[in-house]
Amino acid sequence: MQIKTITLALGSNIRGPWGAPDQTMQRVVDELEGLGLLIQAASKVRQTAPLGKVRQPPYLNAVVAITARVPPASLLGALKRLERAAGRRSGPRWGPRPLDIDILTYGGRTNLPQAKRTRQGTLCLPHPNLAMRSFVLDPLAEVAPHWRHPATGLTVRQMQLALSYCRRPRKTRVIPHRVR
Ligand code: A4P
Ligand code: MG
Repeated sequence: MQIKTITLALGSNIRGPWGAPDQTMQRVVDELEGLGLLIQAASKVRQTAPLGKVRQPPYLNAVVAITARVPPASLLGALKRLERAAGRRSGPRWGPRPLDIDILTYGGRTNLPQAKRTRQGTLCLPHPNLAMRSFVLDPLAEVAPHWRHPATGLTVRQMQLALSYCRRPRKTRVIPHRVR
């Protein structure tokens, strides 16, 4: 199997066994390396207003680019195990969590199931909500500025612009350190 460049979105907004969200965000990068994934680039960490209906603390968000030789389904399984180790339990959709790891992009691979809501276990690539979230696009622009969405052909910068036309900016604070 070929080496693939993969981007992962990291998010945390409550304390878990790895500590407060900033400690969890640092620790997860070490854990990813422990899985044999090579970290190529990491964005700055941003504190972002929570999206969703549940009242919850602000999130810390970041994106890392990795290279690996692991099939997407095995990667998803390993990331779900990491989320659980960091204290993630099932709860309301878009509810608070010590750790969320989404696979944003996996090389140029596309797998967009037709169903609107993702069935547990079905991997969507690129991540279906990628283009609608500045807390994903802004850090993604730092680590993979030239990546193009395989379905729309838009670059990350173009998706950022499109989002800025149709959404009011949400409160975001860039924290002056990286996860790596
Ligand atoms: N799944 C399908 N495709 C993927 C993929 N590319 N990466 C499936 C990861 N998982 C994928 O995800 C539910 C199911 O989606 C998984 O079992 C997997 O098989 P989940 O991470 O368990 O649940 P979730 O995170 O609640 O769902 P989802 O739709 O991924 O939500 P998001 O997009 O992660 O949103 N506000 C701020 N400011 N910052 C945040 O990071 N995050 C969320 C959660 C809500 N509000 C937020 C933030
Ligand atoms: Mg998720």
